[in-house]
Amino acid sequence: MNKKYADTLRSRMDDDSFAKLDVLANDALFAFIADAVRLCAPESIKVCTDDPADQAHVRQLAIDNREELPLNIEGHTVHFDGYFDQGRDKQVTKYLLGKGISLDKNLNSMAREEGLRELHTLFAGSMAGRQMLVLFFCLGPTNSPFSIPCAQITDSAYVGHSEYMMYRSAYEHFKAMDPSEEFFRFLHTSGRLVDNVSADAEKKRIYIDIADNTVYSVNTQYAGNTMGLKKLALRLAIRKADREGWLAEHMFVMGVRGPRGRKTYFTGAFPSACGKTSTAMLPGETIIGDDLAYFRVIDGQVRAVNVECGIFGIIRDVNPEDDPLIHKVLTRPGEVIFGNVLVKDGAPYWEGMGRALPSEGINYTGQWYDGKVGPDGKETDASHKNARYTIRIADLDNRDEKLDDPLGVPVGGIIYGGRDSDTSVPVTESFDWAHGIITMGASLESETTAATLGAEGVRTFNLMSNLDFLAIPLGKYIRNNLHFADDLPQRPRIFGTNYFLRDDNGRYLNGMLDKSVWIKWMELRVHGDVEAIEAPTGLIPLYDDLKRLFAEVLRKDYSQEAYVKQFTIRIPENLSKLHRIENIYRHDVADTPAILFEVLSAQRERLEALMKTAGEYVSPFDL
Ligand code: SPV
Ligand code: MN
Repeated sequence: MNKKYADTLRSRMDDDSFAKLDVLANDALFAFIADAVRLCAPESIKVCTDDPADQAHVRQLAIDNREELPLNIEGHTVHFDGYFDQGRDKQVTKYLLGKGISLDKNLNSMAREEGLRELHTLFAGSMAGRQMLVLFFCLGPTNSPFSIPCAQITDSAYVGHSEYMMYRSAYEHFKAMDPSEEFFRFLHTSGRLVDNVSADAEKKRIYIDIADNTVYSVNTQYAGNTMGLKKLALRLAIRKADREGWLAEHMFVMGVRGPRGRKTYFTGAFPSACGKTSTAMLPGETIIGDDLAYFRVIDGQVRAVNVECGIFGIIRDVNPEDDPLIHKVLTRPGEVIFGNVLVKDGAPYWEGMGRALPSEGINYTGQWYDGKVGPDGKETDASHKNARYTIRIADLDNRDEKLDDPLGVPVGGIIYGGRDSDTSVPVTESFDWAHGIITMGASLESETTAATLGAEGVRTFNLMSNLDFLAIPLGKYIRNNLHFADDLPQRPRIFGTNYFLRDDNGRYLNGMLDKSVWIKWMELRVHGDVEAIEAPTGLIPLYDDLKRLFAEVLRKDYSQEAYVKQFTIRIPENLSKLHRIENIYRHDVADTPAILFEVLSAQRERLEALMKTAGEYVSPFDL
């Protein structure tokens, strides 16, 4: 190791850690670590490899420093984030832009120099008295065309422990790779702690330095803000994908069983807390991933991998009836981290678990009791709405056998879905690729949820459910999607779903499990096994096919009345949506591709033509 790094690093590391680092012979990595050490001034540094002993060290450290508390069941721990640190914080998540570089105004950004200066102050001496962990992980499977190696530095053993569960460990990958290969860097500190939680919420910052493939995160612990490989890496990956001609998406990947032993892989984009994990976990199907997917064309096929190998999932409403497989992992011995649930006598409790909750215990507010008012004057919940669990997908009975396949899986269909109470029917297939990308992906809206800080229930534009993470201009991102796999004879089919449609009285028109039927219908459509009805907004199912599928899949009768209510084309609402979306692309996006307006106009013309002959609300039987 070059002396200028060695002098900084050797004094704070034992010989073992130093040797582990030294063999990597990677100056870019050494520079990243040495700079972080000079800035953060940790008491010691531990270099962590793929060795189970290092994983055990990190896990034990999280317990010793009380970032995680052991629960009754062996292997289970709970972690709490601060009161003002219960979700991704979009306000303080910004791209740092060097001189002459600009991004879309939809993307939160600031001048790079100013941001780096601010970070310098916030990170200075932040790890005094603590151990700095240096960890190596991979986005996607290791040794795969999809792999992106990552170095994570953190003073939070909880973050390190979570990442060991969520990502493939990649020290050996670093050892084998060419040191000139690009890798992503993440520097995190929890900052000043009071009762083991980040105390300076007003100084929380998550800054993405796109010039340097580096993300800085400070004064926060919530995993969506701190685990570098999750949403922070997604931003860097979207830029890398743009440079290299592939796609980085906020999507699940799952296998869906068809007739005669057939399996078809689907990916799906849903904004946070809109049914993404529950779709990926549908009974009888298989899961590859629930949150992040990379797509590449390999040997003439669109293929996808799960970027992760764990789930950081919303725990609310996980119960033995609705999520039996997750519930099983959460209630038997094995490695599980609970986040921001209620704990009483060493047992975790959460809303919708299928049992009454105690009226007091320990939660994200500290000692909690029913009716407790938080520091912002609001009444607090026993378990936070965005409370989470962290598990390994390998521990789930429905894991797909191709979970770690370096070549991923072939994609048969892509689904876009949002939380929409009044506009779209439950399932629609697009007329073609461009129609799907534009009217389903690029037009995705969703009513906001507790997964991000801020008001809930507000209809917001969220193209491909990826808006929070876009790091390139929106128009460019849409073009990349439109042209992805352009030259292939066959591309995946594209579908739109809506699980949240309501009637005039505000009642949901579908049960939680109806999505099992929609997915079977989509599977059949991918193979041309069922016909569809042409609506102005796309292709929708025939009643007879759904009736048969409801009986086969859910053992339920499906009435014509239910079908008509759910699949009535709501023309005024669809026209309003087109108007909202066009407005955004006309006024707020600088480089919208012309084809987007053409496809939306054609959709408007179809809707208006139908309205003239059939009225504002048109039954699927009248199409
Ligand atoms: C989401 O909110 O989309 C999540 C959880 O998947 S987070 O890690 O917060 O991004
Ligand atoms: Mn997500």
